[in-house]
Amino acid sequence: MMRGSAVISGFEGRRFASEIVKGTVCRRSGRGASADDTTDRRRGEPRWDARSCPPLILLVLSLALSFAIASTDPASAQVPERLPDGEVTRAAGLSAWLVDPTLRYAHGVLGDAVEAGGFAVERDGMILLHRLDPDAVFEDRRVRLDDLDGDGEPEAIVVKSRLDTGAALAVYRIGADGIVPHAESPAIGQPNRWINPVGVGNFTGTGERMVAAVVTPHLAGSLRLYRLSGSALVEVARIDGYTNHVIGSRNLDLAVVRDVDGDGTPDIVLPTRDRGSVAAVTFRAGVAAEIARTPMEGRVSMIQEAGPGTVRVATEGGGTTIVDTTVSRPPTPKR
Ligand SMILES: [Ca+2]
Ligand SMILES: [Ca+2]
Repeated sequence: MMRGSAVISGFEGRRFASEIVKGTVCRRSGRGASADDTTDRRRGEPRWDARSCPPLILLVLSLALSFAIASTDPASAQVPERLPDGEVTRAAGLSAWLVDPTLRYAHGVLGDAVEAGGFAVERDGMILLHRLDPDAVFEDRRVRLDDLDGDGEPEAIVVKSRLDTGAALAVYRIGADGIVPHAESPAIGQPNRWINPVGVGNFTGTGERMVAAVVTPHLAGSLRLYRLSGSALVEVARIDGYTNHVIGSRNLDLAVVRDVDGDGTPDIVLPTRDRGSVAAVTFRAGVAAEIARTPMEGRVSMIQEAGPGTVRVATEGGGTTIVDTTVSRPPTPKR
């Protein structure tokens, strides 16, 4: 199996065929058909509904696919298998999803021990593929497409776990002809230790986009902010005692990014490490500080946007509460 970044040549045939049938009565259908659906685990590469194609077009389509696949390395023409519980993310005309399910990293914090050996990005019918070496997996359910370096084009951000040193955040640039590894945060240092990203934003108020993540969300719960610096993701600040994931859960989104104190800088609303409270943390000016905390009855199991200034919080046992996250006056940070 090929490693590293590549264009899957077999899909070149699909692209060619797609260009042939565009503008005809053949209609796009099934996976990936909805351009406005940003995340759907059951969706994937575009398909064409052959039933709607006239026979001549089908003949041309068949010949194009046959020629492309026959003329390339069989391994490179192989359609990569999707991660069973993976999601498809979309941004700026790109779609991305994790591929190559593997059992080579027995951790299972996301509900099972099946992780991904690579990821694919689709743009204009062309599939770009990045496959890891056997010493690592993508311990994640999605490829985040977000503009981290501020150039207007999204990068791919994925949790990469090495079998010997554990998880790190990995950033990839999506070039015209392939996926290029760009930067990684320091690995945790031992296997079976995980990182769950929170999001990308102007968290310091300086205008520079950075990525926030909770390192070891089931242990220390260290909420950290990283900035791109050359080919590295460098830690800017951290504050311990928070989480954004329940071990074994497939829900990656136990945090909400919003400006709770109205200073124009996004903050992070998430459970405390014991999930007994909902807290808000700011990284304004590069300093991590808790600016609000609301005790909950029961352990937090879900946080979602509810409306302006509020989040909907579910707790174990089935209760749901609307929490006002607004901080009405300039806070005195608790360190
Ligand atoms: Ca970018
Ligand atoms: Ca703020």
